[in-house]
Amino acid sequence: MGSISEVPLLSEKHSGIPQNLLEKAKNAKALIYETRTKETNTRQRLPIIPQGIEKDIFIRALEKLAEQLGKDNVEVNDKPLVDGWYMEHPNTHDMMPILDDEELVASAVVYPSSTEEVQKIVLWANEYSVPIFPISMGRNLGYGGAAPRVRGSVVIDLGKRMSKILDINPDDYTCLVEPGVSFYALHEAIQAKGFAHMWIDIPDLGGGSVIGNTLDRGVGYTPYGDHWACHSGLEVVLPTGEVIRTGMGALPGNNTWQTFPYGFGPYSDGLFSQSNFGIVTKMGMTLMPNPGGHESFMYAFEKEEDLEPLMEIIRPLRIGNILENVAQVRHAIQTIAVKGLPRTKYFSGDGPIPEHVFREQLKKMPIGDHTWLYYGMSYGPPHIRQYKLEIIDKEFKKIPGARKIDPEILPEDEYFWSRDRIAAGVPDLVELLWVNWVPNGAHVAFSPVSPIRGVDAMKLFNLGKRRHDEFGIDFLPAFCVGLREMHLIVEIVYDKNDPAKRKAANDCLREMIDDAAKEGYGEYRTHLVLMDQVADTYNWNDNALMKFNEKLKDALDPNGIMAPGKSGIWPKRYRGRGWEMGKESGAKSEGDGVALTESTKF
Ligand code: EUG
Repeated sequence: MGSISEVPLLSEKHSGIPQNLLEKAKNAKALIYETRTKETNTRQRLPIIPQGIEKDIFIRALEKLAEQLGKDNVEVNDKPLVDGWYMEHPNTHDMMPILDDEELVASAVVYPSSTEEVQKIVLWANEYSVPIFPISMGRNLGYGGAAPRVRGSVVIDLGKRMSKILDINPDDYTCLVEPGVSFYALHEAIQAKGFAHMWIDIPDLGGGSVIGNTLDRGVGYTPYGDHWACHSGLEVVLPTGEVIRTGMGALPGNNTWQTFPYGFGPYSDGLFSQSNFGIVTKMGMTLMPNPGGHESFMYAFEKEEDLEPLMEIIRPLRIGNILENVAQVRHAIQTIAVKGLPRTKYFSGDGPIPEHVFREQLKKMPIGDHTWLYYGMSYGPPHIRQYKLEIIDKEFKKIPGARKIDPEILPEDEYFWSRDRIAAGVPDLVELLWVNWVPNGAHVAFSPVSPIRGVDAMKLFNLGKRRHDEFGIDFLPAFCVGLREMHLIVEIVYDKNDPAKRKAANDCLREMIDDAAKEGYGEYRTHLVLMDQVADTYNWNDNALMKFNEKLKDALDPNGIMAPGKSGIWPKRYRGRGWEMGKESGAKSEGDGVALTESTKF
């Protein structure tokens, strides 16, 4: 990590930030270090040797791998664990740990430069029965970052040396990328080529990997916000070392890999999303046509209960494409937290910040008092927008007290303008300012899905609120509204240096997951330590889905080397040994050993 006033640029590093965001990055970094009291972990229980292999054999195995990849591309994790910050993050551990730092931690990190080298690593892992954990860029923030699920796994950092944009096709509106291509990098490349007719879709922060985010089924905020639905074509290294191309990619000489996602026969792409069945080394992505104009709008709603009628109004408009983008409906505490200042600036007591306190703050802001803000975008030339915006206005104002906020009154640094850029495919670096809400701020998400319905929104809101109150945590909900469903994203922001706060976050999440499942709700994505519990809620028909996943795992990965435990899918050699984490497992991520494989029997 560089000095506190320096931030790496995209021109210097695949994970760097674009020049135009430099000031924002420096500011975000400074705010984080201002409240940091956590010291770098120097306990030196490192390196961690993964269970199932002797230390000296493991060290020799790494030397063998270094002979193949080059010494510089195999790094033993025996140095202090540096957290950095989210734009200069570690690839050895979760920089936002819920457990002890040294639970979800890599034994080593390796850097392949090609698909062939990824194959070599996979074959090596099979030879020595070493758990491997691929990351694209490791920015799975709120869900485990770069950390492996199994302690001592060898992390394969794909992004560092595989960060090429292999194609941008201005006729088909598609691209083909490697794992180290961030949304920032893709946006810059399209701009540099002068392709003003094409937009990309981006998440709240643009520093993440396009492949990583898409495989995890992340969301963005244009009409192309469902990233997984917008990809076309994968190249995958299987756990036994073979390489496949999915869809049209299987047909030699094709020119349709990025335009027709399905190809012929079973649609295999789903097997490689949120899974541990392969390592994606290339992915095609569709790009959006520039709509020829766009206009952000924002409505404020007064009361908590307004959420119910609002969702009933949104649903038909969204399905009917009058509301065109993945919008966010955000709670008022977030309006304040995203300013980036600590909560103590507003409230010095323990427990959740009282309503009258944040209401007082809101009254002082240009947006004024509210409970919910709807952030949306209308696309197309003015007369097209006007048609849609008039319908939206009429419908939203059916809710008493609903106000359209005039963007003219909002200062340049108002968060609204960040949402405006993001919904127009221009990456930004603002969203995570709310990690500064508490010292050593880290975050972890609770992310259930539901239809776009008032009753569901209220049930999930109340369920979350009740548990947050119980555990004394500020409640920061936001709804991301897709085409027929919405993701509720609740960010728990906690002091990662305080074991009691980490435990409260973990306990609160585990209660909410169970509460939600009892009501029929499931998470679309979750943190590494919660994956077993979430997977276990998808248990219809005597766990038939997990049995199917395990059958696939055993067939595709007989030695159980690839990302064991990811999405709750454990290879055979780990099963029945207490590796699953749940309410009872406390702060321990490891089970009791692994079974022998053919290669470890000697
Ligand atoms: C957001 C965050 C997520 C996610 C989807 C959207 C946006 C937050 C941390 O996870 O999965 C405002």
